[in-house]
Amino acid sequence: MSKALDGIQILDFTHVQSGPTCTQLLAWLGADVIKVEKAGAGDITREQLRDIPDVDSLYFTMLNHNKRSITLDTKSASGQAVLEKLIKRCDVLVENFAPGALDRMGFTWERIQALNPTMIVASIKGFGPGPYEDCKVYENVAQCVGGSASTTGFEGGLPLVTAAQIGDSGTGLNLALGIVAALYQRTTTGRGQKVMAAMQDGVLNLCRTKLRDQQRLARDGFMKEYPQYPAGHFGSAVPRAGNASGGGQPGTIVKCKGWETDPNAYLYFVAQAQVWGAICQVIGKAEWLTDPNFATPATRLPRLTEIFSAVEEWTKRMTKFEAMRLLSAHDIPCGPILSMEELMAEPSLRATGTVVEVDHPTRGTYLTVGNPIKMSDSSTEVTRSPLLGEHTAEILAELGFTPSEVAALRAEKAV
Ligand code: CAO
Repeated sequence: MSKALDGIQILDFTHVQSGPTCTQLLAWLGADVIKVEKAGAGDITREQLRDIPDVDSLYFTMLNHNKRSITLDTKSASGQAVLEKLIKRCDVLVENFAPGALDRMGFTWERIQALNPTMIVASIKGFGPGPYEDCKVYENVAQCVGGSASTTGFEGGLPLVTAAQIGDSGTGLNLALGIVAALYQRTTTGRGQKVMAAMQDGVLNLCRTKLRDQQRLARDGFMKEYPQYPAGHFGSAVPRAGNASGGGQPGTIVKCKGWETDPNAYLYFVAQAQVWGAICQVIGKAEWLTDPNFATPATRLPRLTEIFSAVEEWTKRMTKFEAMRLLSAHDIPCGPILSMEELMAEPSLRATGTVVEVDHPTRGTYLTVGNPIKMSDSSTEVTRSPLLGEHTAEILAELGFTPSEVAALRAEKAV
């Protein structure tokens, strides 16, 4: 089977998480991704959070599948000569260096354009143009400056960062989409272009419902689906809403059997208006069906605490899976809190390639998350991440370097 991005070559200057997420996705879609790493050092994540001495960490392997690795000192003259050849040959350069690093390396947009006018140069930075554009940014910083931390957590508690890597992996996804769109536009313009995804923008985009709420709050002074309503206090900024649903259907997390000892014996329950009758029947509150206080979504909003307490009294009698089965039978939306341990063991995720077992020459087998995008005409086979510089000789040969030229580059530590 062919792949969607067959024939596309990516010059991958990414490191850590945000950029590698993007290029891994492009590799899964069929692009030939050439990861350029500092000679002798490599992507810093190779050695971060190692669980086996001297073996590439899971942090690295799980973000760099299906890529090739070349080592290159891009600050030496001969390394730059190799880089020039790579720029002339590749379709896309992707980077997430600190602001200005590519320019300091000598590879400005103008120089890259002169070398290859069709090249797409795609970058992730912490911030877009503005007061913070020169700042370095990591995941949790992005969550804090993008509105996520301020709106996550419980009233009276600290702002919270989320486990989902919305700043890094989220921005990587945005960049991948921008690259694919630029490749498509190039088919008509024949030109490359710059593609930029800022982590602050990416997080704010994912927090769009909170900007919605900020404007509702400014107009009304309160929001009825928030736990602060009706008795609590609303300030001038959107408060932290705990586990309240961010959408038009109220929801929360309720306890299930075993919650006293199992930190994941919980279920997310949505009191969807369309199935309100079924909810009342299932949880044994048939009297609410005729009670005007519970008749409409609007009359229920001030009574959400009472409603969710009744739901919890019912869910506490069964496991989260039993509750899910019984509620789903009535089309009541809900979801058990699944731990990583449970997700690792879930057969359906293995069957779809969402969780994949990979073999690695120095690590042995490990699990990873495969391509979350499934296409009927471009399948994904997840292959292991490259060892540092594993493909240096192969790529240099493709660029036309003779074995003796390669030996000379190695001798002067340019590769
Ligand atoms: N050969 C020679 N030098 C190389 C090289 C190579 N193959 N690859 C990189 N370098 C150099 C760079 O040119 C840069 O040199 P200068 O500082 O002299 O210009 C240097 O290595 C370090 O690059 P960096 O500043 O990007 O790395 P850092 O570890 O200091 O910062 C990070 C890391 C992530 C904070 C920063 O890259 C950043 O802010 N990136 C943008 C935002 C982003 O993607 N953040 C998410 C990271 S994942 O949480």
